[in-house]
Amino acid sequence: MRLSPLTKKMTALAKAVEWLANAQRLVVFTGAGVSAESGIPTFRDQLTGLWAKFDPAQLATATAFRNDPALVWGWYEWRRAQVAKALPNAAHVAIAASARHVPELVVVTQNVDDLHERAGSNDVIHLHGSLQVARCFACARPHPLAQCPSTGVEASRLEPPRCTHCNGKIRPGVVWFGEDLPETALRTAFKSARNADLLLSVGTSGLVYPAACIPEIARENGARVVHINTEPADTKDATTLTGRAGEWLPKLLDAACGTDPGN
Ligand code: BV8
Ligand code: ZN
Repeated sequence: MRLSPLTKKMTALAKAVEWLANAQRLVVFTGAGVSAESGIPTFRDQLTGLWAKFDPAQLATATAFRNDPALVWGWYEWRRAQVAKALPNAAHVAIAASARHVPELVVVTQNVDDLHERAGSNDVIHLHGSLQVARCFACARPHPLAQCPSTGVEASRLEPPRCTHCNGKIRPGVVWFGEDLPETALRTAFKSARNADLLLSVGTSGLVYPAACIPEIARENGARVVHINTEPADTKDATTLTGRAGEWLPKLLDAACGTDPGN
């Protein structure tokens, strides 16, 4: 029997609601799409201004920083300024609220913003580091960042600060392409995925490894997997809710736990 797209959508939602209502060990795995409705560009979005001619993956590397530290440091400070001005959106709020309804919730994010934390999520696992921390590129000593990024509204090149210990250039505390992920974060994320009975994969293209292994690890270990993405995903053995995270997650939480996540 061929299901109509509407029936398919309703079936997917009904399954996701039932799974969330009965989840004991929930993992929410997020990518740039969960912050899109807060106005933070995703990695798929075309870069603008100074960086328009670059692919983010080219800029998010140690080589790019070595070649042009001011261009890369300026990009990160501009992004940090964008995050500072942004607010958590309904998706972040619903994810944080779900902690009150599921016995165990682990949030694993690929994002380097702090919007999950500002929405109330605790112990967020950041697989790719954070814009909020920085360290010396030479001696790796942590370097305190001024609360307000040192960039104006306009994006600009910025000479990175210098390490007070060795005078090395300061780099952002993120994981660049070609760099290992923080071992404890990755190990904890893999363990949570193995133990999960439900994994919600929210706003990720699933292109960046090894983070992209996480939904598959959960599925292989018996978890149900629900993808929430504005792009239809043809993921095997998983359920997909196509649409905005800020629309689906409050609906899902409300239907499964009978509460308005905003309260
Ligand atoms: C490493 C921090 C060992 C910096 C980032 C296999 C195994 C291991 C490694 C590899 C491998 N294959 C290839 C590699 C190398 C590489 C890699 O994966 N390359 C890719 C491009 C093929 N991986 C690495 O280098 C990793 N290191 O493995 O170390 C090693 C060592 C040496 C040599 C080899 C291996 C390190 C990867 C981490 C890189 N750092 N971020 C920064 O932020 O500047 S990754 C960065 O890009 C983000 O953090 C994020 O993870 C990724 C972008 O992915 P998404 O979050 O999914 O975002 P994206 O824009 O792609 O998609 C957004 C989605 O949201 C879209 O699907 C869209 O439809 C959807 N959406 C939009 N709006 C909404 C929405 N959905 C819902 N609602 C909305 N409103
Ligand atoms: Zn140093």
